[in-house]
Amino acid sequence: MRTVIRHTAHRPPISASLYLLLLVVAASAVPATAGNANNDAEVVRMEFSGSGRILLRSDPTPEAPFSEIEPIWRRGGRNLSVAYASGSVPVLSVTIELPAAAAQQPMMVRGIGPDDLSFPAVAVKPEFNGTVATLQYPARQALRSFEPSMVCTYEPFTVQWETSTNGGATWTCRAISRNTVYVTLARPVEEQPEVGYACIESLLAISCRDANGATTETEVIGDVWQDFKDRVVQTVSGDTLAFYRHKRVDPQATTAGLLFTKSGVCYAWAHLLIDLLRVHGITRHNCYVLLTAPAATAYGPVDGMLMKNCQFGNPSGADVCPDFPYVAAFDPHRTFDLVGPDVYSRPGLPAQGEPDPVALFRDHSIVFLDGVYYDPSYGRTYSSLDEFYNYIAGWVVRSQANELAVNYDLNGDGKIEDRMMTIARVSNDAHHLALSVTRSDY
Ligand SMILES: [Ca+2]
Ligand SMILES: [Ca+2]
Repeated sequence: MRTVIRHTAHRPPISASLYLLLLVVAASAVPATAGNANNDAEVVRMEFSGSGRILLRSDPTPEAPFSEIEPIWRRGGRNLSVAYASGSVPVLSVTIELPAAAAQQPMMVRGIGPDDLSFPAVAVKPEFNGTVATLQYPARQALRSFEPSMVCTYEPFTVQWETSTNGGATWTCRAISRNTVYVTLARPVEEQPEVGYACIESLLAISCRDANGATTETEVIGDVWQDFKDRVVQTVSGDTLAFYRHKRVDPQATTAGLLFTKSGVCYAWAHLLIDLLRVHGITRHNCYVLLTAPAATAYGPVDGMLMKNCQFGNPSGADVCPDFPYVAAFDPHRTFDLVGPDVYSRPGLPAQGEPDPVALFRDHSIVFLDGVYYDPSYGRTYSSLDEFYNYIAGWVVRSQANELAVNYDLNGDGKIEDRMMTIARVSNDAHHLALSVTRSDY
């Protein structure tokens, strides 16, 4: 039985300064791409295959929402990312160039990979072209599989390519290849591009880095969630994703849209968490939970729940609307903020990538997994939905009011005029209205 090193979760004890030194050495010694390693040969092409390979797609762009990452690295190319399901066997074919003078017939080639994932010795006939000889290592399975039922991230997956000219008695390292390999807990749930779910590289990068070494679904869920708790979730390129970045109302409502614009609504955040698990084959019945405010009251259409924090003054509109007695104008410059006279929005609940996010919602999307409610937008969990009400400052219905009647400059133009404006009438009772709960699989 081989020893499994859980790469990040159980890092071996190592002093901080030594660890830093190792990081510096590793960073300076490892180029981002496959290539030679102070040797006379060079890897010029590699192709990853095998039945366990997962079709990986690059992060979305406007031109290419779901373009497949070809599992082929070519000379001069950037670091290639490939993905496999755990327990599967990677297959590699490689083309190596070396000086003709260093090649001879017969010649053998093998690859020494990480965790004994090595590629067997094969007799290869060099092809000569002037001063260059080419070795074509045919597609071969690794000598073992990726560890079954274990998430693993190889950044990079390093293979030392060796040759022998004496039938395998002695070997010489000729070149080194380095690529990123993500290994998922199990095969991903089938893609649904029509709703924005696919095996996008950032989903693999985020979840495989988070859950590196995890061996159960519970561990993967716990490790991925850990990433959300600090409200900094980053794409494969290191961009931090945000909940309504800069308080804009953002139309991005899917995982793909969130990864593309780096800004999304609660629906996108809920689906990001679900999708980070789906790429590992993890699903839960009725995991998607939508909390919806009532559409209207007798006093007018409901704008929704007002999230904390708000500062409440005196309820000047109690005579007109006793259930929603506080009157406030909407800030014309900042989305849905309230700017008095009775209610002022204040920085309250920090969300993903935004310390002071939009705080008025008709509905809210969260995720239910194994008895716990996960609120990805805020990086918080609730043991019951009742807890969610602790974060509601009040409820808002939209109404019309005359600036003169309320004696307040509702549109912030510096004048109090005989003019009707949309205002908020607010109740500061979190339980004044009840959210309806809809559960579905996705
Ligand atoms: Ca994080
Ligand atoms: Ca005015």
